[in-house]
Amino acid sequence: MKVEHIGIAVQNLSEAESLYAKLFQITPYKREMVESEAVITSFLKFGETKIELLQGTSDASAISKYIAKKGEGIHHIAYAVEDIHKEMARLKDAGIRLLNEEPKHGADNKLICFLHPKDCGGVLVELCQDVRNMDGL
Ligand code: CMX
Repeated sequence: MKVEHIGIAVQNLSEAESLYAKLFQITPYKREMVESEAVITSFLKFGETKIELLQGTSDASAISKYIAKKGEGIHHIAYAVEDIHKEMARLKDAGIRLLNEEPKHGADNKLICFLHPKDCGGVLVELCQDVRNMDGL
């Protein structure tokens, strides 16, 4: 439906928030810990566009591993979808590797699924569906 957010891997969330305040005179609208992903996130809103700053909370976190290998920078692009189960099935049928077989609960009230960057032109893609738009959840 739209690019929901861009995820940026940072070493230190407070320092990154200060940098964004200096660059854009903006403060985060929320911080959220996602224990299942071993990350702490901070969300900034630029009009319709959201930036998610991500700091790993352990060495095993995908974010910590990414920074150790490539340094800080753009980590993923998240696309909003209407029906995540349907999109996951469609992409799996098309031969795209899903990094989780079932949708997971991510930050900011979302069900999420990551697609392998090697099947997406070198970009880690996240699908996300707003949980608040789902019946029964
Ligand atoms: N963007 C583009 N390419 C990436 C990447 C990224 N974010 N992360 C890894 N890669 C590339 C690597 O460079 C590597 O390529 P080469 O073999 O050419 O060097 C390849 O993918 C495999 O990477 P790896 O480092 O060997 O493998 P990892 O064990 O680190 O796993 C990945 C990589 C993407 C499968 C893993 O990070 C993953 O499952 N990610 C999904 C979950 C996640 O990222 N969670 C954090 C965010 C949570 C949130 O937003 O809430």
